[in-house]
Amino acid sequence: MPGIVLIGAQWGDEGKGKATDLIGTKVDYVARFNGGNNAGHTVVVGDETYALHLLPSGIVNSNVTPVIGNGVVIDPEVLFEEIDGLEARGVDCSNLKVSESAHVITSYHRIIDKVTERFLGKHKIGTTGRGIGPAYADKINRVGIRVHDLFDAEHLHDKVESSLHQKNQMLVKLYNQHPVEVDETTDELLKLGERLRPYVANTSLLLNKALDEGQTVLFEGGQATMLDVDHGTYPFVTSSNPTAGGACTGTGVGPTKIDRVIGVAKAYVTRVGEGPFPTELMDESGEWLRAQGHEFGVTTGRPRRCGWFDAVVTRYASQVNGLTDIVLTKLDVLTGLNEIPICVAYEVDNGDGTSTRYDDMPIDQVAFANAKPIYETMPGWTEDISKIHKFEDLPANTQAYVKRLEEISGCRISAIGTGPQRDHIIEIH
Ligand code: 2SA
Ligand code: GDP
Ligand code: MG
Repeated sequence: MPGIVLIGAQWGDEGKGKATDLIGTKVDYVARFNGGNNAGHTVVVGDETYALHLLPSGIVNSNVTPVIGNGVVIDPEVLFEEIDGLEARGVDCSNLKVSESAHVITSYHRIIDKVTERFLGKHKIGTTGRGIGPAYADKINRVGIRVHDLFDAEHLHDKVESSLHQKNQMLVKLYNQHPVEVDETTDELLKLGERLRPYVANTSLLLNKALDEGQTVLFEGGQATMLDVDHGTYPFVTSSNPTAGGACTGTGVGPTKIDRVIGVAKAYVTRVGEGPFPTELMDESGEWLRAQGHEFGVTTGRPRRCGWFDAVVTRYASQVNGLTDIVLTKLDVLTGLNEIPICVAYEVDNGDGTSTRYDDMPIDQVAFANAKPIYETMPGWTEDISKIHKFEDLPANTQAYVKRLEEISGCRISAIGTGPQRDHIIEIH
């Protein structure tokens, strides 16, 4: 099974860190292909908890070569902080490989992210403020700085100058901010480049060679399907492609090398930031899920919005990613509920006394924003499931809930998360 893609099937924080790490023990390379330090993966190994933002989850496993692909935007300062933090805890990061064509997040991207959100006011996206959107905007505008640009002072100065020309006009005239200094920014980037140099590699070549030799590569997505700039709830999305296709463009590996696409879905749904969320619970049930599931952002600490499982979203994720299987996480969090609603379709009021039922995702964002969930209800369970290792040993109601999710999501569930620890998992064969 050489090429495995692992992505979020909802709005993020599905527990991809844990799922990646679980499969990570059987793989040779773990490659990130999108996003940057807006991601937050929690990996629990024994008594140690690691909160990773930019580094691939596989970094905590000494048998794995971690790779940051060309599709990632890299804030070098954050990368070094993360490396220093891990090395201080005894995790060796010297094996890390960073793509020479990945784009760099600079101080001006962080500034622009924050001022844009402030000026958008009630129309804000609720970004993580890490400079992600502005760095990708520069990439698409062809004025971005790539990792290999950091090694030639004159060339870098030229690139920074051309990138800042228009931005400084905007910052000063429109946003009433100080201009960003070209010389100072170039010097900062050159210093960061020097430290980055030993990690830099032709990662597309490296991964393709590994796959050709029969080694296993896990392509790890940041964020999730519904935050995809093409397939998510635009404009309330991140600026990259967290869907499975992004694994190819974001690493330089062709689709014929991908054998399996795993979607990670929570047994309920959460979302951070602004944007529509049909099953969101604004009452005490939402508060209960947040408290039981410890639903707070790993990167920003923001409380996550919580809601019931949405099968329309999972079916859509299965479609746009071509999922081969689903890892269902945080099933234990639902323990103690009398009954559990599942959203099976949406109803949208047409405003003329009629309504339309949607079994598939409405692409029209106005319809999606007005979608009311149609629920069916399953009986809950009270037994502690965290120590159970076989599907057949789960309470009958828990088994029925999982089977129903599988049926309406249109995709096989291959593993279930039953608690935060690494061994809190049931694999289903
Ligand atoms: P950005 O910063 O431009 O990517 O923000 C755009 C939208 O994407 C959402 N987004 C996320 N949603 C869930 N989890 C994310 N990572 C962190 C985590 C979040 C945190 O793992 O907990 O700590 O707050 C993530 N990253 C981006 C974001 O909320 C915007 O809606
Ligand atoms: P990611 O962004 O998808 O990697 O997910 P995060 O790490 O941001 O958030 C998932 C959180 O859920 C982390 O705190 C994990 O330790 C935790 N977690 C993962 N799987 C399970 C599970 O099956 N049960 C419980 N209770 N917690 C889990
Ligand atoms: Mg996360």
